[in-house]
Formats: sequence, structure tokens, C-alpha cells
Amino acid sequence: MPTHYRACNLCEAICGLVIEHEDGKVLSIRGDEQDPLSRGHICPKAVALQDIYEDPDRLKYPVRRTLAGWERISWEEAFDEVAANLRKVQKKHGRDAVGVYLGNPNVHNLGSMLFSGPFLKALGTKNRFSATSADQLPHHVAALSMFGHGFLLPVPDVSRTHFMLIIGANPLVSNGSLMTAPGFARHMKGIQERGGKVVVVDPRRTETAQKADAHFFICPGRDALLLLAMIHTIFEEETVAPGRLKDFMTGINEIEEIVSGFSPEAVAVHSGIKASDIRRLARDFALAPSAVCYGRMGASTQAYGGLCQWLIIVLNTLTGNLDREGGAMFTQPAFDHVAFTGSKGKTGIFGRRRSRVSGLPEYSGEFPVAALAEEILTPGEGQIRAMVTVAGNPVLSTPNGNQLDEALASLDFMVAIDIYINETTRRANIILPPTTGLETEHYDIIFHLLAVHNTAKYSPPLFEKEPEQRHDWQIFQALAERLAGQPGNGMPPAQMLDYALRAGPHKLSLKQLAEATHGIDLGPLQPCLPGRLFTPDKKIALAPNIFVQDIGRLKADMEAWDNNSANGFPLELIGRRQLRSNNSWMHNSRRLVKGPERCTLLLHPQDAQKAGVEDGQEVLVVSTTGAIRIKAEISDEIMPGVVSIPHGWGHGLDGVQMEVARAHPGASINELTDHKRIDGLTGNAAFSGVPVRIERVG
Ligand SMILES: Nc1nc2c(c(=O)[nH]1)N[C@H]1C(S)=C(S)[C@@H](COP(=O)(O)OP(=O)(O)OC[C@H]3O[C@@H](n4cnc5c(=O)[nH]c(N)nc54)[C@H](O)[C@@H]3O)O[C@H]1N2
Ligand SMILES: Nc1nc2c(c(=O)[nH]1)N[C@H]1C(S)=C(S)[C@@H](COP(=O)(O)OP(=O)(O)OC[C@H]3O[C@@H](n4cnc5c(=O)[nH]c(N)nc54)[C@H](O)[C@@H]3O)O[C@H]1N2
Ligand code: SF4
Ligand SMILES: [Mo]
Repeated sequence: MPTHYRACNLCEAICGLVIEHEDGKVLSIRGDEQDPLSRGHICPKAVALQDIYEDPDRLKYPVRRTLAGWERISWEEAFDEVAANLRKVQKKHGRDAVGVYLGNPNVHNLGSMLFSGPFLKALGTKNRFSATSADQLPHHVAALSMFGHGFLLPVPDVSRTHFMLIIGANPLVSNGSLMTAPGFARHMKGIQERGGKVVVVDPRRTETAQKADAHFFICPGRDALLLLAMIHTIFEEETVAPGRLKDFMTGINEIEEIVSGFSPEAVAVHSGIKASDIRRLARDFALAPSAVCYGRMGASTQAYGGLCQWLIIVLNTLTGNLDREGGAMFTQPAFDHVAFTGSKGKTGIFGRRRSRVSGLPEYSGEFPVAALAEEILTPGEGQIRAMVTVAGNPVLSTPNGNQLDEALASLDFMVAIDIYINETTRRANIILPPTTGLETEHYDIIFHLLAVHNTAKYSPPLFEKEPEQRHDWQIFQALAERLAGQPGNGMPPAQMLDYALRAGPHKLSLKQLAEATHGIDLGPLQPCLPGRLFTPDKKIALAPNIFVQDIGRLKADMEAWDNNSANGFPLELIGRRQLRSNNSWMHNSRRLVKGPERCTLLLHPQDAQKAGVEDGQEVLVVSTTGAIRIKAEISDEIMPGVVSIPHGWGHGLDGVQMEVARAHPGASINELTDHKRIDGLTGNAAFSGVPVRIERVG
């Protein structure tokens, strides 16, 4: 039976798959035991690659929205019409009148990674947005400021660490993020077997917390306080030991001064963690043979996301765990994205430009997506009047998605490059659908860069695309050529990849990769500092100005919390990821959505009792921006005072053409989140801790 080997590109884990197939039909999808990174791991989403491939709702040719519904048009007509409309808007209102939003799957797509750049250049707008600012923007700002490159992101060396502190991440469900660690359970077990510990800090006793050695509930958005107090303790107990890199860092004294005001006692009430627990945690961390603090979504999409990601690096560095085995290390990928990109050394570049309406900071040519709707809705020079969305569903995935939905409806023109008519793309005038998944070749530029072990893997397409289909990169190229008025360089992604691999640190070639069907093992993470620092003085900047200043905002807010009354919204809302879900777009797979309703409101028994709500009862959740109806699920796995709703649901909107998803609509948490709630430093969306109340219905 024909067998195909590839990497799954649905999430960051890039698991190796073994796919048996016959006559253009998938017969089975299993984990590849011989993949050097995933070693057989697989999750329930992998089989959905087949469902997406076979999905009758998936678009394969361009469609135009008319009063009578969607009509099929030819690629040439579609490209011409899109280019003409974008140019028309730009001619009349300026180049920035066209906005762009790039969604998450772009990063999981070789062709898009290589071809979106020339397209954006041809379009020439400053109004660019992406899912980054609803996700990991604080990590990039911290890396740029401290190491001089926004993509020099430290990854936990989970295969060798003796102590892992996980703040606001749930890798047993998410399979790791900015930490490509397929089969994270195996790594966790490994840590425990070598006598180490895993500690989780989270307002919910998550799947990961349940398997950890210890779990602490923390009040949403208070992690910066915990980190400051841990660093305080490390200075107080004189366990600061930066080790080998001691002479390659600046700002230790400043850090000591900053943390002096944040004793464990001073932060205990606000964080919800006892002072004695904070002290012990800091001690265990500092004294472990090796340790790594890792914080993700919960420590990033919150009001102090920037402070958290900065302090996490500071904690790792001061304890000698940055760039050492078992600590937070850097990869050496075969495709060296860091070498090719980034404002190397230009640490002051962050926030150089500001968004027109709210003055939110630009990072890497993009404004925070929280500002997108207002840039469309607010009249004046520079207003966005046309949009390009690519592999994104911001109506469901960005704060106050409702408002964005209205904004999209008011545009002069919109084009979406996407495979579905969903909550966002239904607003487009034209949809350009690319190939996806099994029809594409893949090499993961980004997630090899963020992996816990150096490997490289190339996946050829399993199935030939139909002649009428186009790849993402072909769509980008066709549009770029029309907008720029000249042909591109004609080099396909595989050839570009080959060049990059040959130029990379391992001097590989595409041919070598293509022959190694399971992937190539390039060894464990290796220390590389100070050599790879991009800061002007070639030192780690432990106390960059922007972060030091932001401590002032935190202090001012602490005073405000002291005088706080609940003002009608006594509960704090957080999100949660689910194993059989991937952001907003995989709910059209029957296998993934079957079973009991998953889009529920988790709440603690005490809060349920106060609100007079019973398990399974439908309730109204109200915030300052909206209200949704949702079923209550009562459990003490969530902290009292906190409630949780998964994101990516809410498929009941008019015009969504995804039959299975529509039958399991759920409700969108982002009708409750507020675009004004951001991390005041980076502009990242602050999804954690949205004030809400519950009302009974009926
Ligand atoms: N199955 C599945 N896997 C996925 C995805 C998916 O949708 N489904 N999405 C992928 C994507 S795009 C990403 S970015 C990654 C994300 O990967 P993770 O960050 O590991 O995933 P989350 O489940 O969002 O984890 C965030 C955790 O933070 C907690 N939290 C919320 N607020 C706070 C807070 O203020 N402080 C602290 N300490 N914790 C808090 C939440 O309870 C939650 O457990 O997952 C990826 N993998
Ligand atoms: N409240 C709350 N909101 C969140 C989060 C949260 O935890 N809580 N998580 C945030 C995070 S981490 C992220 S990454 C964002 C995700 O936000 P988005 O990227 O905006 O949303 P997705 O749901 O990933 O939508 C992906 C889109 O890409 C399309 N697509 C899939 N494959 C392809 C392809 O190969 N090519 C093209 N062109 N299109 C394709 C899908 O049909 C879908 O429309 O959501 C964020 N929003
Ligand atoms: S964990 Fe992610 S990469 Fe691995 S099989 Fe599941 S969806 Fe695919
Ligand atoms: Mo994400």
C-alpha cells in the first residue's frame, strides 16, 4: 500500500505522520515513530487533514459575492478585479487605505512565508495587522529589546531540565507554543524521572497542571507580580548566579533596585499566591541543577504581557539558566530565519510608528490588531477603506470581534485568501482559495526555529492539486505581479528553500531532505551566546528602558486595585484551548466536533451558587462590550472568581457556509473581550481577566 510521510502543519508541534492511501483516498493517518522530533506522537486533529481535504464546503476556485449569492469566476478575472479594486482605493485615498490582516496558518505555510513579503511590498501599505498581536507579540518585543532580534526566542530545553516552571501555558493540550515539543507528556515524565519537578501557575487546574508536581492558582493578569517577587527573593537570598554569561549582560543593578519593592509579602494578596509559596518556588528554581521558566498565552495575552515575557528572561538569566543545558536555549535550524530577517540590533525600532487613532505601537511593520476596527471605522486621512485578509478569521479571533465584523461590512472592497466562507470571509467581495494541507509541500521555517531539538523535515505534497487550484504562493505572486506591474523572480518555493538550506548552518540541500523521509536529526540545542547577540554592545540588556518604565504603570494599577469595587462585573474571564479544536477553523470536521457540547462557561461551584446557576444550565455572560448565551459547566478546576470560555466558536452568523460548524455553533468569547483592553506596553490583546457577570436566562 502506498505510504506517505509528512509533517502535520496544523499546530506548532509539526508531528511526523505516516499516511496510507490508495487511489487518491486517505486510508489511515498515524504518528511516525521514526520522526526524530515527534517520535510517534500525534493528536486527534491530525486525522482532520483528511477531513479538510475531502470537505465539500472547502472552496477550490475563486468566488465573487453578488446580490444573488456567491458566483464562481475564473482566476484571471479574480486577480484582475482584486488588483484593480485595491489600486482604485489606493489611488483615491492613498496607499495606507488598504489594510492587511495575516492570520495564524500563514506561519504554518512554506509558500506564504516566502511569498507574502513581495506581495506586501507591492501593496505598499503601512496598515498591516496579524494574529501576532492577539498572541505572542510580547515575546518578540522582549527578544528584540534584550537580544537585539525579535526572533531570537529562547526555547525550554525540556529534554535536560531539572525544573520547569510553566506560567499560563497548557502544553498537554496545545502541544506547545513557542516551544515545539510534540509529545510534551513524554518530556514531562522525563523531567520527573530524572528527579526534577514541573510546576504550573494558572487560574485553572489544567490538564498540564494535573500531571505536574505542583500547581498554584493565580489571579488573572498578576503574573508579573509573581515574577518580580521571585526575582526579589533570589536577590534577597543571594542566589543570583548568572554564570558563564555574567560579563555579557547589563542592568543587573537596575533589576535589583526594581524588585526591591516587590517582596513576596507585598504581592501575595494581589497575586493570590502565599508569600511562603513564592519564596519556596524562587528557592527551588534557583537551586535546581538546571531550571527553566516558560510562559505562554496566559502570560502574554494580558495587561502586563510585555513585563511577563521580559521578567521570565530575566529570571532565567539571573539564575544562570539562559543558554545553558536544561535552561532556556536557542535553536540552530537548517533554515536560519534569524539570519535572514529582522531589524538586527535596532532595539529602539519598536513603537517608532504609532497607529492613527489610538497611537498603538508598531512592531515589525505591523500595528496591534486591537486597533484594526477603529482604523476602518474612524473617518479621516489614513482611514482603511479596503481589506485583504489572508488565512485569518479575525471576526472570531480578535478582541471585540463584533465591532470588527461591522467594520468589515462598511468597507469599499475586501478580498480574502482563504479556503472557507466563514465568519470573516463572508464579508469579502472576492475569495481566492488556495490549496491546503495534503495538497501542499511543507518545510517548517518557523517551528523548527522554535523546537526543543534541532531537526529538519521536508514534506512533498501527498496529492497533486487539481489543475484549477492555486497554491497560496501562486496567489500572492499573481497579485504582487499585477500590483507591481512587473513579473516576480520566477523562483518556486522549493528552489528558494534549497538555497536557504545550503546557506544555512547545517549546509543541507533539499535533495538530502527529500531523501530523509522521516526528517533529519540535527542534535540537541547548543549554547550560542554571546556570539549570536545582535544588541549594539553585544550584551544581553537585562533592563531595557521600555520595560523599566512600564513598571510604573503596574505600580499605579496596583494602587487602583486596592481601591477597586467590582463595578457590576464581579468575575474575571479567561480562555481555554481544547484538544480537538484549533483556533476557529477546524469545527467543520465531524470527527472533531462530535460528542458533548464543548463551548461552555467553566465556573467554580461557589460562583455558581452565588449566581443561582446549575450545571448544564444556559446563562447569559455579560461584559462591557457584549453578551453571549452559553451553557454553564461547574467545576472546581477553575479558581473562584474566574470563569473560562474557549475561543474560536460562534459559527451561527448569517452567511457562514460551513455546514458541520454551523450545526455546532457555540458562542464567541470575543464578543465579550474588549479591544481597549491591551497590554499598555506592546499593544497585545489582553484576553485574560475580562470583567464579566453572569445572568440567568428564561
Ligand atoms: N488543541 C489546540 N492546540 C493548539 C491551539 C488550539 O486552538 N487547539 N492553538 C495553537 C495556538 S495558535 C497557540 S498560540 C498555542 C497556545 O498554547 P498555550 O499557551 O499552551 O495554550 P493555552 O491553552 O492558551 O494556555 C494558556 C493558559 O493560560 C491560562 N491563563 C489564562 N490567563 C492567565 C493569566 O493571567 N495568568 C496565568 N498564569 N495563566 C493564565 C489558561 O488557563 C491556559 O491554561 O496553542 C496552539 N495549539
Ligand atoms: N479570546 C481569545 N482570542 C484568541 C485567542 C485566545 O486564546 N483567546 N487565541 C489567539 C491566537 S493564539 C491566535 S493564533 C489567533 C488566531 O487567529 P486567526 O489566525 O485570525 O484565526 P484562525 O482561526 O487561525 O483562522 C485561520 C483561517 O485560515 C484559513 N486557512 C486554513 N488553512 C489555510 C491555508 O492553508 N491557506 C489559507 N490562505 N487559509 C487557510 C481558515 O479557513 C481560517 O479562516 O486567535 C487569537 N484569538
Ligand atoms: S499535535 Fe499539532 S502537529 Fe501534532 S498531530 Fe496534532 S495538530 Fe498535528
Ligand atoms: Mo496562536
